[in-house]
Amino acid sequence: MERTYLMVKPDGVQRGLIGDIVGRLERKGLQLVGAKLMHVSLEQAKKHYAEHEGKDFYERLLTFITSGPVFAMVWQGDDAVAAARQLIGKTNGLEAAPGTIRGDYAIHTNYNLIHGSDSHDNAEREIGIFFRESELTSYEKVIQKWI
Ligand code: RTP
Ligand code: MG
Repeated sequence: MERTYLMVKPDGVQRGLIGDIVGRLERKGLQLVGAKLMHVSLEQAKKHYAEHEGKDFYERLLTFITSGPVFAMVWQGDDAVAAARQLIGKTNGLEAAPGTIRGDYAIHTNYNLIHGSDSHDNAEREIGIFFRESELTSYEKVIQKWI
């Protein structure tokens, strides 16, 4: 069992895609264990995107992710990091395969709707930036044995 940090970005919230995105993740068989609508502070944004510091799109990324509310989520399941990345699709909406979230709804790299952790270690790091452990729920899902 693995956890991953997913976040509907400000464009996805503005476009009313929270419900669609949550539905896709649920139908894949992942389990939602925490979620909240929130504004990302500049401090959180800098921590979250530390790996991109110095790149030409870094400042734009900070401005974008702090520009409006995001829907922050923690999902868990077997290989949750890889499973979520598969559903999300490639970074550039034009390269993402149809059937993925970005492939179906995004055209650009900067407005690409959703963030998903890219490794187990980054998932745990990112969960720590946005959630307290007490905000996460642990419960047994009866259907889990069928997935
Ligand atoms: P994410 O972190 O948001 O899940 O996306 P990702 O792993 O597919 O992409 P990553 O390389 O981690 O980049 C983080 C976000 O930065 C923006 N970006 N812009 N060349 C560019 O203009 C560029 N490259 C990346 C995207 O919004 C990307 O999701
Ligand atoms: Mg990334």
